[in-house]
Amino acid sequence: MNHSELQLMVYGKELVKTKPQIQHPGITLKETTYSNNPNYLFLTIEITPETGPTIFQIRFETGKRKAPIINYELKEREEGSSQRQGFTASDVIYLLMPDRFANGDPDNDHTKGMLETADKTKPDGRHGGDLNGIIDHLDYFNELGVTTLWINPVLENNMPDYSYHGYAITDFYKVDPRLGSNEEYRLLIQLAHKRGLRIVKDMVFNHFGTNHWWMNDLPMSDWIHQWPEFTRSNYRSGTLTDPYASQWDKDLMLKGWFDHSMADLNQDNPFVAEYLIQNSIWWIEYAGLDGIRMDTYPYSGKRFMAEWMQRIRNEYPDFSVVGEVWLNTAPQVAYWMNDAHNSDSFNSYLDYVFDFPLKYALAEAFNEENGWSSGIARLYESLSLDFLYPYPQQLVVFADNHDTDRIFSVLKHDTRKFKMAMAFLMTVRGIPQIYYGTEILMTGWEHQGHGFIREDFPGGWMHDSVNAFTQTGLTADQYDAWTYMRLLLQWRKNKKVIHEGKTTHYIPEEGVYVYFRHLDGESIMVVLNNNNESKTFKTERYTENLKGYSTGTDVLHRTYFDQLRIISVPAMSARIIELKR
Ligand SMILES: [Ca+2]
Ligand SMILES: [Ca+2]
Repeated sequence: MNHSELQLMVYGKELVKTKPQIQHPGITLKETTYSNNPNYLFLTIEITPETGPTIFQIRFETGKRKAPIINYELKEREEGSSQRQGFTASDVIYLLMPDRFANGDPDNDHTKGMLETADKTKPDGRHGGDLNGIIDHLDYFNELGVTTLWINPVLENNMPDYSYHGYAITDFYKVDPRLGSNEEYRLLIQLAHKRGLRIVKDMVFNHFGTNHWWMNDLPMSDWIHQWPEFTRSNYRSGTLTDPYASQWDKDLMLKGWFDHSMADLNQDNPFVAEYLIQNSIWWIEYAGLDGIRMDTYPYSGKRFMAEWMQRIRNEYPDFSVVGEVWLNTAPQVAYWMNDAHNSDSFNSYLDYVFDFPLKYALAEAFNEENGWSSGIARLYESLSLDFLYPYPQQLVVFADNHDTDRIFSVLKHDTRKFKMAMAFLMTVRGIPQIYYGTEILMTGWEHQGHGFIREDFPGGWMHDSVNAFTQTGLTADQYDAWTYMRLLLQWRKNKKVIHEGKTTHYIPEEGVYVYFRHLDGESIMVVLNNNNESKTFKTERYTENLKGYSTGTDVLHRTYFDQLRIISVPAMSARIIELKR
């Protein structure tokens, strides 16, 4: 690795009474740190660049004749791993929750030593989905046309209940046995790569499950943020950019616990920081990851997260990280993007952020009356704030995720609105992310409980009466939505003009929003008609984008336009017109 140091956390009774020694060519024990807990030592080891794969010994001298010994293996770095290519705007991300997607191995539903077993009747229980279920259906993603999978956390969550979501990690180095094993996770990624799919790992650094063995014997007293009694975060990540925020509010935001079952890590402790940094690098290298989605990004603190990003870049310059910076306004989100023009000169080095403001605009745009800044104008206004982002094409755009209302519910079960929303997502700048089940119009409101927005994907379980993987038993609307999504996704795959093109948009008029994506003499005209009646309009005002083009084809309706002077668009629908000279 480019970073030549390695931190080892060593745990054992009364280790404080030992003196660790390493005698091995190329490997030096640079520093031994004694914790305020006598059972832990932290060793900082320096490895020279010439050192190849090897096993070295750490002797824990006690003054007695027989010292305990640990053999530690340094493995070979995988060839070319530093050139690992992350996702880009040419990708579409498909988010899935492994417990809820497909049960490929019913035998692991009940695993010895794990506190919670599967019970499909409980909305907040485990349902038995696993990594094998994903492996079994890799073809499905190719067929649908998505290119990248963001898989919700897969690490061990050995909690008594409500553990299926994966955000209460109890072992940072081990895949939950109810989902599979480390080896299966690695295999999943290898098989995905063979099909041209990238894998994004969902990581959580802010907190971990209180059943982690650390909690019985904390490595250091300040390993986590401790409070006299349970203290919840105020969840106001906006305090970190607020020039007037009180220290009280900022402290509560950063140091308060996310929930009773989730202890808050203290990343200001350099040993915690190093533990987390090494853990990510280990997973990237071991599993062959293409990207990371980092949960609750701001909650771990600006300084640490920026350091983490730099360390990842140092080993994997083209790797992708998208941060969950869940804030409602563009200025707040933009602050966290790499190279942002921040008045405090802070640089996050974070390449990708989720476009939460656009998600909120999408939820309103098709449900409201069209006005100066309401209805379809919300999309226009949201995009007009892109001057705040150094790299707007690096925003991950989405309509819903595992924490939000499902988009089809938000759009009041109106397939016309749904199609407009998806046409917009697939043609706007950025990297689209869709949530599993969106393609078959799955519904659910967050206020019903998280279990209702994370229902089982039909066909993933034996005896399911509907199988969405083969489109068997879908309703007519679901099948229509599925074929529509496939059309859009397959079309987008090779459209460089969408991946890299510039955007020009026009102020919406009478509820019709028109924008162009254009690149090197190629141009796509997108028309969204957010009215309950069809619209026919003259195209004079779009001349600067239409100049040189005389005909076009609507890829959604396979409609040919033999002229571009007057265009009509049906009620509540989108046109994606490829312009021809
Ligand atoms: Ca299973
Ligand atoms: Ca925190």
